[in-house]
Amino acid sequence: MKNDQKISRRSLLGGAMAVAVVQTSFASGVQIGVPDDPTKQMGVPPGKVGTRSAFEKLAKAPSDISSRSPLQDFKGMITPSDLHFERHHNGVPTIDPVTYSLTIHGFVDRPTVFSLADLKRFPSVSRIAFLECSGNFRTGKETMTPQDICGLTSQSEWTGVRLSTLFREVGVREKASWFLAEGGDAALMTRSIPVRKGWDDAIIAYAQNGEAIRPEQGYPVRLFLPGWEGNTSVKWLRRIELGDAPWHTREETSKYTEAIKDGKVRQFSFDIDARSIITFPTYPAQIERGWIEIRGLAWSGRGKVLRVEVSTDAGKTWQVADLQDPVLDKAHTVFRHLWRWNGNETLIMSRVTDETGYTQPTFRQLVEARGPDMGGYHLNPVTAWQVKPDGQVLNQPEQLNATR
Ligand SMILES: Nc1nc2c(c(=O)[nH]1)N[C@H]1C(S)=C(S)[C@@H](COP(=O)(O)O)O[C@H]1N2
Ligand SMILES: [Mo]
Repeated sequence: MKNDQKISRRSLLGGAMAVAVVQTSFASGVQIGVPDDPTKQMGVPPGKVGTRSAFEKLAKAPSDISSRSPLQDFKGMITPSDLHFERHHNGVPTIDPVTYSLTIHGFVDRPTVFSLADLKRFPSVSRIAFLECSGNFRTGKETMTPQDICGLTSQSEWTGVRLSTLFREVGVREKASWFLAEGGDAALMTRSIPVRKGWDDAIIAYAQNGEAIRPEQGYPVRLFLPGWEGNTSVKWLRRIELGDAPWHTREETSKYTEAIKDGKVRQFSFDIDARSIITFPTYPAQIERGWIEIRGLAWSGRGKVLRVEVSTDAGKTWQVADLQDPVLDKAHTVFRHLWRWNGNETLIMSRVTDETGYTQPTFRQLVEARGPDMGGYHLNPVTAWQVKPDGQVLNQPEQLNATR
């Protein structure tokens, strides 16, 4: 169809009359009516809500329990809300915002039930930060996209009331050292959180990217814990109980604990370790020799991204990539690196160092540190992409990395 359009443009230059013929474009696999000359035909009037161009076929990759963000399609630091990853342990509940309430009780002076309207009366705060599931790693195939490998991370601007504001309101007692956050979904998700996180930067969030939080993200209210494993950001939040010890809930015992060395298992591993991934060029991109802008995302649950390095020679040498401002605390950060590809087969990869000085490990280093039975949580290895002489880009599965 591209050729047809070229021909009609050329004939227009040649002086032919422009007719408002509607062509059919099969770009992106859907049939879309396209006027021969959009300047000669009235366009579509404004609507109540905007729509994405029908030519753009952005999509999450859903399974029964999660759906993954198409990282390779993102052009900036914010995830469009309808492309935010989802992870539900028992589906998305429907909660009426009018009857919704959040109860805070336990080791407090004034146990209180807050309506949504009550929560919105408190001073509000907005913050751009990523969310990532601690189970965010898949490997094993060359034909994997960034979405397949680590699409369980997204970034939004979250708005709500600081949990510390509510802590003051209810009078959290000094002996309170942990709180339990409980969701109102069919999974009744519960997590124990150290109280210091509540005083520090926890948000009781009711908005996402300027509008009410989406049902999939916890409508009407979720807990949002910047930089911590996604599971602790309890959605559809209905209860917070203050206490002096963790509750050892299902989510802290059967799950969200991981093997470290010598038969030991660690629990309450809250921080998301720094990670980066190239998002272009990656599978299924096909590149041509010459200048290529290597692009990607980097983030850390422990602070700001300090540096991203890119290697275009299979890890022999590394160059410092450009970081796009703003580089925010606990936030996806866009990096870029110009590379002149000479047509030779190679491996390209990125690694991030965060402001604590921590550098993203290779898969092999992860195996060495945690042992071969390290399970599926908190895996953040350097991801490598093979560039073939014909320009085809393929993932390099991590277990190949490990045996190199
Ligand atoms: N109530 C409740 N909260 C929840 C979950 C859930 O199933 N129920 N899933 C958790 C997990 S495992 C993750 S990774 C994040 C996912 O948040 P998202 O779906 O908004 O991306 O929410 C967490 N909060
Ligand atoms: Mo998760």
